[in-house]
Amino acid sequence: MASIMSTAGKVIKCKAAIVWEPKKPFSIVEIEVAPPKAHEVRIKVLASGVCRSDDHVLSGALKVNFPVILGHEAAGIVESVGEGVTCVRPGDKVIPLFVPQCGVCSSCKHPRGNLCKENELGFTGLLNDGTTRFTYKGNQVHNFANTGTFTEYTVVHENSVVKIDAAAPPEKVCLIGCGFSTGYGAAINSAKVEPGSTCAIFGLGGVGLSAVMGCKAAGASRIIGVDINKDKFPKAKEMGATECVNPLDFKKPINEVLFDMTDGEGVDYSFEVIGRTDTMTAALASCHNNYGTSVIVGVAPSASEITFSPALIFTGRTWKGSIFGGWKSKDSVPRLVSDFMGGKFALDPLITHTLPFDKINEGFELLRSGKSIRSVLVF
Ligand code: PAD
Ligand code: ZN
Ligand code: ZN
Repeated sequence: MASIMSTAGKVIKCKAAIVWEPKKPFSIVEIEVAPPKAHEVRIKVLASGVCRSDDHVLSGALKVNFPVILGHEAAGIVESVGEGVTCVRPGDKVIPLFVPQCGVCSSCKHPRGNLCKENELGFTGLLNDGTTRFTYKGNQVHNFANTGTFTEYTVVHENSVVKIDAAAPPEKVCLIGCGFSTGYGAAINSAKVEPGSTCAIFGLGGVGLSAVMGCKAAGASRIIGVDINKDKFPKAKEMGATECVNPLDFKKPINEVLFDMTDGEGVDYSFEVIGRTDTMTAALASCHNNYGTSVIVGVAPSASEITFSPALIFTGRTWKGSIFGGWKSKDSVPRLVSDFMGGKFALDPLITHTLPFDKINEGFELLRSGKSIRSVLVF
């Protein structure tokens, strides 16, 4: 507690992983983190997962402002709070929310909405006042996705953080900050998978496997995993996939393969959890032409477009997408943490590697090589 008291109101010097431009590795440097302004919260990050969305920035597919501190799937402890913050206190265990919940915008107020208007700030890399609390040698560094958690300390807006169970293990529940909730919610909230249905999940990474878990929890009787990396199949089956197929094993398009596997009907629900436009269309074409629903979860490259035959949806298919699994973040994250603590779902099978923060570049290498599901960086 003494150290918490002693840093409040002061600039903190700490280690952070900065990305200067696309296609360059992270450099771990000492940055300065200013105290939180009014309605902001400074967090000591304890654990942060490696998600493909961060890698989309590194590869240049997802355009953001540089230099930037990435990371958006974390858990930590509140170090200090700015004026007017009442939702959390120093010492609280928290999860930063890359989709904020302001509570007053139209999406926050709508029962079906979850994409708070403040979410747009995440792409600018700035906090609500148009600046960040991160500086390196006097120059401002951007804060990715309202969170920026690849740093020992970060500052977020109070709408982008929520208190969780103090007993929750940070190196596990950090996944509730993105990957788990996104995939699981895509099945439960966005598709509303029904008992007895047939589902196909394209992409069996951390988010796709969480969609598999969601389909299973919803009572799907067939869950077909689709991936070009067959090494992902054993884990997918362990987590609920009833079959797995590799599109590279077939001459015909994967949507035709899925029709063959379902007596020419197509699946009830399909999920694209890769981030490619060709697989988005293939996933749509894989579901039943009348009552099938396809959910886009993968983040496609900025400015990419899809051309498709209107006949694909004219017959009745539903094509939709969801960010953060459709969950209203502040309302849902503490409940998901409680559900995890109560044994309602497991996170351990998703975590293949736990690495010290210094090994962040190794964590991303493991993702790119297809060897990891989730790597969690611990501080
Ligand atoms: P990941 O890289 O761990 O998993 C992607 C999987 O797709 C891997 O297993 C690949 O082998 C597989 N794959 C790649 N190409 C193909 C292909 N052509 N056909 C079949 N399979 C293929 O990523 P992840 O699970 O961390 O994230 C998946 C996507 O979801 C990614 O685009 C990420 O940016 C996005 C995402 N969206 C949200 C959201 O809120 N919508 C949140 C988090 C992540
Ligand atoms: Zn993510
Ligand atoms: Zn809002």
